Amino acid sequence: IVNPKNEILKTFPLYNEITLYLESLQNSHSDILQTFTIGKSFENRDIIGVKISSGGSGKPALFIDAGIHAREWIAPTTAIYAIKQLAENASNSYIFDNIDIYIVPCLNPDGYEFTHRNSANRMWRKTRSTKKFSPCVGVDANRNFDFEWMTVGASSNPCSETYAGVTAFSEPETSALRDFLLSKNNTIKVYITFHSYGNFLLHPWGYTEELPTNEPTLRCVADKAENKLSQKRGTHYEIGSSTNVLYAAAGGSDDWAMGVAGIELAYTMELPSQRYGFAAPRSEIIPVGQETFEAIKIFAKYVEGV
Ligand code: ING
Ligand code: ZN
Repeated sequence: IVNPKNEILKTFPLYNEITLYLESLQNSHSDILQTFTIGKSFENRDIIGVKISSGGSGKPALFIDAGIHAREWIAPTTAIYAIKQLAENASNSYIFDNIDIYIVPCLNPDGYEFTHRNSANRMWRKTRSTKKFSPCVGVDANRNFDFEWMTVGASSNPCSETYAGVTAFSEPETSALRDFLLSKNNTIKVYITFHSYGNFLLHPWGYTEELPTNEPTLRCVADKAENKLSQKRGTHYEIGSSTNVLYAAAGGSDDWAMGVAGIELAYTMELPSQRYGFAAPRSEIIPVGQETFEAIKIFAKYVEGV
């Protein structure tokens, strides 16, 4: 029997291995880590997350998710790396002395499992929901959030890779995330979502080229995070709004987090694996995890207000 604690990041884990690992952490570190589920996926998997906290109530919080898109495997492992560091490395406990941290490492488990099942499915991006009379499977979860939904960069064609869904929040995965974020009523100060690939640290808006009024703060915190991250192994990120740096696309989780949920700062991090596309080799798991953890510490500092 493998020890899930030592084996978890040696390769890209299956979804049930992620779940088992997080449950084993809860058992071994019950004083600081609790698992929770935000709901079920279309295929009835529990969407699991962890809360890392030193106790107390009413603390400001940092929220991180990953794996909204199935094929972006380096995203869940980077979230798991952060969980592992926070829970198993006591020298990191200062990070959550004064804040709570929520991490949901694989928001789209059905899609993630599908990409693992056989190599022909490796490039699947969407959820795995089906609908009567629809010729195609799945919705682009990052076009499915209810803020300026379907206004730009999204498709109404169920067979498109960027299909926005029949309605906003049609997917159980996105509506579960919505309900979780809203249930924390304004304690979450920063929302981060990990995608790949491309070395972009994106902030809203994705639906317009206009900038949010807090753009100076978004940029300032991103600059600090990028600077710290880059010191690890020279990885650089381009910073800016999704529309201006990448392309316009409405219905993304970060736009919704800032525009509707009222979270102060929201970012989409396009993790670096451009040498390999979506199929980063497993040798990248630890280096990307390490450098990204440096950025997470900066976001945590902002949440703490220092
Ligand atoms: N990229 C993001 C996508 O959903 C993005 C980029 C983020 C666009 C936020 C708009 C808003 O297309 C990947 N790699 O998924
Ligand atoms: Zn993505």
